Amino acid sequence: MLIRIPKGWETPEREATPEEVYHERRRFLKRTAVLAGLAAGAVNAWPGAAAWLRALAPEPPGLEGLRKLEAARNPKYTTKRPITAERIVAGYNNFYEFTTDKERVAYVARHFRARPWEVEITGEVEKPRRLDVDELIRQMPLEERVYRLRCVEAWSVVVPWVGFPLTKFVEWARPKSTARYLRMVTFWRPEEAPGQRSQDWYPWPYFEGLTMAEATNELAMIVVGSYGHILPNQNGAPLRLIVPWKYGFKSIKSIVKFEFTRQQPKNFWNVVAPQEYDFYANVNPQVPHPRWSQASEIDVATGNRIPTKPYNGYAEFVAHLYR
Ligand SMILES: Nc1nc2c(c(=O)[nH]1)N[C@H]1C(S)=C(S)[C@@H](COP(=O)(O)O)O[C@H]1N2
Ligand SMILES: [Mo]
Repeated sequence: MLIRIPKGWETPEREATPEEVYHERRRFLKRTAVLAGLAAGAVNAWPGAAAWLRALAPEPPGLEGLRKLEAARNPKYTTKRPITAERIVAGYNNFYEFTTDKERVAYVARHFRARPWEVEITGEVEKPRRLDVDELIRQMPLEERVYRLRCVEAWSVVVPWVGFPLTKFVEWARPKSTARYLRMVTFWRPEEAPGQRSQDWYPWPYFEGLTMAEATNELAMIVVGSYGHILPNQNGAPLRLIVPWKYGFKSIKSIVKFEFTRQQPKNFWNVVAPQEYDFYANVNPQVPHPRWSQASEIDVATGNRIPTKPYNGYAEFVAHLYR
């Protein structure tokens, strides 16, 4: 995903980053410099060392005091692979609004205010409306599902998400018969999200889209919690999409707007690099990314390389959508 990003010497870190974050970062780097030196050697000797060191690292910020949000686990959606420790899922993130450094997202996002949060439902619907995220959550049937999450960069984790089927939300929103797609948009808050300021070549705010058939597929989920509590900022608080048969970039975080449309909406990564990322972005081990293979992926928890399955192992649920 690292494309069109100026080299370090083009955008000095201290110009691109607010003072507080910059100094905090310097302290962090000092603290970890020794460990990092040892790690570099170990990682060269043994790739699994990266994952092993990550497991020993301090718990990332953002997990303290999160309100409990428990729901019965739906046994239909589990996986043989063990659930990834939350310290990893909350400490290794893609969330470019904050930073492109996966291990720093939790730190940069830790003061983000995800509540109160207004959600807008608009476009081809009987009645456009806006409501508070918690009012929406109260009206939806919550459940827990354990899903694999496979990033287009070829790493993956296994997460117990809490949320509701997107199809229930669509039913509740009452789209008109003219609605053929669902478009979703992330917040625009450059004061709190330094990546939105420093990476001004990106078409913020982040946006994504699904066909109505995809949005109403049983796997598509709006996630509002993980590991038995409300979502931490770094994982997309207060609500995000999870479409586990697609590359991770389709699972848009921190949604402020749902818009039902007639035309196929654009999606962020396709606009940024059309030759590398398409609209559908279904996980497919046989189609390499122009710059790397998609045949296998790294399990972030163990550092082990594992084969990638068509539709990330969810073919039985979704393959019929694409025939
Ligand atoms: N708004 C927004 N949503 C986003 C992203 C992002 O940068 N901004 N990154 C995507 C990518 S590339 C991935 S792999 C997943 C990562 O989710 P996680 O950090 O909860 O594992 O979020 C996706 N959703
Ligand atoms: Mo990703």
